[in-house]
Amino acid sequence: SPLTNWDDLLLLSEQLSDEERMVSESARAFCQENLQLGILQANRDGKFDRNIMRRFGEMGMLGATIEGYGCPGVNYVTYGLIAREVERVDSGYRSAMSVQSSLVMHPINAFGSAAQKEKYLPKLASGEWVGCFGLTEPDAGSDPASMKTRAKNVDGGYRLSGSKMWITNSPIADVFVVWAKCSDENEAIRGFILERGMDGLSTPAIEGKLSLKASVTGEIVMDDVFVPTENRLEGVHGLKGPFSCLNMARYGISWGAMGAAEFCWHAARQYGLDRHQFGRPLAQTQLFQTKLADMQTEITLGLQASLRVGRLIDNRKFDPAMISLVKRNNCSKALDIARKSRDMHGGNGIADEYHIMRHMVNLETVNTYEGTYDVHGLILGRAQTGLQAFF
Ligand code: TGC
Ligand code: FAD
Repeated sequence: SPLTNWDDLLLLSEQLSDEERMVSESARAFCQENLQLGILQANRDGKFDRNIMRRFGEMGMLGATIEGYGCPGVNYVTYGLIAREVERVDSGYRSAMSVQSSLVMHPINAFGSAAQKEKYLPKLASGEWVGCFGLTEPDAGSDPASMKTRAKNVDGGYRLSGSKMWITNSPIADVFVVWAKCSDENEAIRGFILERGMDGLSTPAIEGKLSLKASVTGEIVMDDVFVPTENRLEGVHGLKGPFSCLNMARYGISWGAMGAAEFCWHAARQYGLDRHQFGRPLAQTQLFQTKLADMQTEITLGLQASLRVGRLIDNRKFDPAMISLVKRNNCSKALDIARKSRDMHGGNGIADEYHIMRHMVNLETVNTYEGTYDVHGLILGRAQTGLQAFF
């Protein structure tokens, strides 16, 4: 009979505190009981049910690391464990959770004024408001420093013009954290909080995605949108503003991708035990077993690495290069595992009822957004040589 801890060979769960384990277990139960059942249809229809944000809010899963404003103030290890459980169901749902938490609530909490925190954080924490993060543009993806969006200083505030592309949740968002170059500050990049209903702001949806279908993605088009000075994020200047949000989101993704990979691994193992060919279970063949061993190895090591980075973040001893290492490696390994699992399911592997191919195509996006595999390779290359190879 199999080891009882075949799915946790290095005893990760023993390295967690009681509270971390408890939150992880309740997040798993919540996701399996509430999200897993509906994901098949949501993905077929290409629909994101906004009520999911309220459910996340009720569970304390939005802005979970923030103290106060209705947020539970858990540590970054716990945040990672939550991301793992949400992405075990679907990368799109983890996207919704991590954009709201790390890319919208985190900058408001870290760089916003007291009034901004009071106004936005409680409603974002409850899921009553949905937020989105606008950095990428049609001509500025891996190289956000080349953004064209401008904030022109006018009486009482700014006028923003430009367009953001590939923005998770923009078509349903109430609150927009947008990054723009300021005309009055030597083109320094600053963050602004925009709200639905501002004149000149529109958010067309992007149609035809074959990945992350249960997440809504769109543009943010700004045609001379007036934004009062009080909606500017005061606490940060330059690209380190958006990048410090990305650090936290990328770290969460490193856990999330492993959650999706675990789903694909467990499903392949079970499929191999249940299905017989040539008079024996598929799982009793050497090729099948070494594939399972590869999955077990990469997932076990990947989770340990994310746990280590989480502890370093919690002890304020992290460097962004550590996050590039786990984001890059875990996403690419997860994609590889999903592709292998798809193959091991044979023809059934292409049917959405088995969930593997959905994870597989989702992970194509996860490997690309928040810094592509190669861009994180260049960040790691620069960090070890001191030489910039982006251009
Ligand atoms: P570079 O010269 O490296 O840095 C400019 C300034 O930023 C600071 N900095 C950081 N600060 C904090 N954390 C980090 N990770 C930082 N990285 C850089 C840096 O110290 C410097 O500060 P200062 O004060 O000296 O000015 O800038 P670069 O233009 O050479 O950057 C190159 C590169 C490739 C590293 C960077 O542009 C990059 O990471 N590109 C990838 C873009 C990306 O990740 N976009 C993500 C968009 S959001 C998204 O995808 C959301 S998906 C969400 C979901 O649905 O889950
Ligand atoms: P490009 O930068 O054009 O890259 C294309 C290819 O070139 C990649 O393989 C890349 O690795 C490679 N490349 C780029 N530069 C170099 C180089 N110097 N050397 C070698 N190779 C290089 N953005 C947001 O701001 N907010 C969001 O909420 C958001 N959500 C997203 C949701 C989805 C579903 C998707 C698909 C994207 C989302 N993004 C979001 C955008 C995402 O961050 C970008 O797609 C990503 O950063 C890559 O940029 P790009 O698509 O312009 O590709």
